[in-house]
Amino acid sequence: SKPVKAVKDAVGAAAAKVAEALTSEIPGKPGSAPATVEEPTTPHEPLPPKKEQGTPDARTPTGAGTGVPAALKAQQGAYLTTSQGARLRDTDHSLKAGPRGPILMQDHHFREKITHFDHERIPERVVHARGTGAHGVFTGYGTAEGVTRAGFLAKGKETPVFVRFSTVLGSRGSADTVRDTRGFATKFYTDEGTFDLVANNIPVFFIQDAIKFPDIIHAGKPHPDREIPQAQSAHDTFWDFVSLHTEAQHHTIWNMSDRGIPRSYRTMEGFGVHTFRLVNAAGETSLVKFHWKPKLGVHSLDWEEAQIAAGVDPDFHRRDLYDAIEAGAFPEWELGIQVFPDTPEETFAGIDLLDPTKIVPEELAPVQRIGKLVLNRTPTNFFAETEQVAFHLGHLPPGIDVTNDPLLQGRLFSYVDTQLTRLGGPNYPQIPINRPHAPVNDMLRDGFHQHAVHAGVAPYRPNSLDGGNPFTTEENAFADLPVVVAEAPKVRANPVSFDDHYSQVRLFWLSMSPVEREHIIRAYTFELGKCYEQAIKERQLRCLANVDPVLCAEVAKGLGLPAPEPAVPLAEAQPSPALSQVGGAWPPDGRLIGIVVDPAAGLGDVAEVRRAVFAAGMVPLLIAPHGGEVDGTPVQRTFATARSVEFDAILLAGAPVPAPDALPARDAKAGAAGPATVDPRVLLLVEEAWRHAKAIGAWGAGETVLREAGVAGTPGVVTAGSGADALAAVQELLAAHRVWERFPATV
Ligand code: HDE
Repeated sequence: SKPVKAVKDAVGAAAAKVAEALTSEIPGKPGSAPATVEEPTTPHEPLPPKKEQGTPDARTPTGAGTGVPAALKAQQGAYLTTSQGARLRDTDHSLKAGPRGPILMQDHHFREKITHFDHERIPERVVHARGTGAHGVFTGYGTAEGVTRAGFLAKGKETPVFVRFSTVLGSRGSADTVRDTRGFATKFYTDEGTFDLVANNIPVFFIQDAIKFPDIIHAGKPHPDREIPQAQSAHDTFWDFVSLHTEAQHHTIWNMSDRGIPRSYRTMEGFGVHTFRLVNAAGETSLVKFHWKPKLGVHSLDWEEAQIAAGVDPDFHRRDLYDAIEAGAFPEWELGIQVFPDTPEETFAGIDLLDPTKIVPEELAPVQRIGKLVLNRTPTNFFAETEQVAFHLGHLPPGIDVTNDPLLQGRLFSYVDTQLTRLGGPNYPQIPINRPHAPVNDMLRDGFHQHAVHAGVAPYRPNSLDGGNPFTTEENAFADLPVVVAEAPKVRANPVSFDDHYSQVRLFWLSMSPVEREHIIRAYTFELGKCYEQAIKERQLRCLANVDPVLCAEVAKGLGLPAPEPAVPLAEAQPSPALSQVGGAWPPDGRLIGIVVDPAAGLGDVAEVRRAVFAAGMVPLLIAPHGGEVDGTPVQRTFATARSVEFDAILLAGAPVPAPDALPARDAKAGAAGPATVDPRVLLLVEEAWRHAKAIGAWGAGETVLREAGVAGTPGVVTAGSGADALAAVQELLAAHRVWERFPATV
């Protein structure tokens, strides 16, 4: 019949095509000319990773010697195959009883493709679900050799690393710029075993005992009934908990400060939080706290900027990290330690080193630099690397050990436990990103997703059947320290020193500059203003009264409530200037400079300014009314796609007139003086950049924009005779990160 013949013809034609493709030469194969791939028309080898994308290290018990990089194992040859390697002639049509018929159960390719897809998602992390990662290199300075025998800290020693940055509360798809703590987890693939430094950008934690982690996280996560709000602490359950559980007040004030909304992962400090114990070659021990110090300084977003970014670019921090690495502005940190004598009291300057709600001010114990981290490679595959990476505090090389901090002790249990569900069983250390670079010879066998084909018959010790292998050794081995455990009753209790919940909250407040205090007041006022329960607001005000009367009074004013009196005497705290983010001059690496041009007037010296921006290690983005090119120079953003939050500074090279597709023009507003002469989207860009205290420079016709936006002659708004001079002035302003004078400071 006719339909059957049509099918036969179609199959015949397809088969002929496939046969032709199978026999044609494959471009890109060894021996043939390198393929320039423009349109996906001819079969070719899978594309190699981009320059800045690396493959996960293939050194593994099973990968070694296969000659195939681990990342490419699933992508070999030019042709689509089933998971079993059988080539496929069609993947776009399911096998049906006739073109209009039902799908046949025997379509094994359909079933394999859909079944695998159905199971593509794995559980997101219970906390820190939203994150991003990068590869890099750590180089030891040798300065820690007196306190630790860890080989990767030796002078000049290079160790590959993978870092994952994250927020804590939000789901995997939540926005990057929310007010939250940030994770900063580093996996050092050292020759002596993997070391994970699972750190945060805030040096203290909400709780002193790990058993309360579910409580703080349940309080911070969305409400159980409506599952809102997403990735926010501005809601009743969070403030209910922290106001009742006052040991959380120190961490909370850090969250309410600018530290809660970092400008970039590149401009964050990192803190190991707990005190660790280091052991040197002679077996002597010291107590230490780990710090990461960013080369670019510690900088934050403005709160309104963070909120706009959450809408217009939810991937703000991800994009920033990738763009910086791809632009060659490799993010850098120095690793530092504060070192304390390992005394039986485990205190320093009266501060209990086992209490994770306390810092030791840098003025009392300086941070000694022991190595440098450079992130220089973006992942090849987000899921394989960033999603599947599994950190654990118990990944410790010889020379680094733990203390009895009750938060740390609980974490030692939690991380392995959570991976068992998230990564589906106990063999997750075999996933490429988790594989140690040190040789592994364990006696762990079988289990879900076993990838190793273990040889030998005797995975037990002692044995004679495998010649006694594997052997234990003293040489370079992790040795448990014979730390004395006090003879004490079994109790559910804390040391008395843990009861001080306010002195360091006050220390933090007193260490802030006026503008930073203003931001803290606004953050508390905003967050508590989002709560519905009056009793919770009042209770948190009672907590603030124990921190500082001005802070309490200002927040109370904003909430329209009376300011309570302190219930405990205000602590005699010495400010720690190192805690303030304001002050200092910092390199501009990877900063984004938006340059507004008016195509009608031509580019003028903009091409030269672009080159100068690149030369200074920053990234210029041309903003024009339309895409394409202006005078042969490519346009990166249009008035429709640009938003002020993306740029660290704005240069105005022209004054583009309103376009027909612009926002409603100013002259449409009642009482406007006259018709707008500048495109209102440019005015919005400038007004927002000004409100967020960003540097703005203009020359030539660009000065018209400043006048029209009403910002001419204000601090941090510069006009110059040429583009080069305007850029130089803006760059000088950028060194301080923001034009701080523009923020009102009332306290
Ligand atoms: Fe974590 N934490 N945590 N945490 N944490 C996890 O492990 C936990 C704490 C931190 O990018 C989980 O693999 C407990 C402090 C980072 O993959 C989980 C307690 C600090 C990351 C877990 C804490 C951190 C996590 C969830 C209280 C800073 C992201 C997924 C005792 C020093 C790691 C996972 C990544 C992730 C438990 C407190 C840092 C559930 C029980 C303090 C950076 O195991």
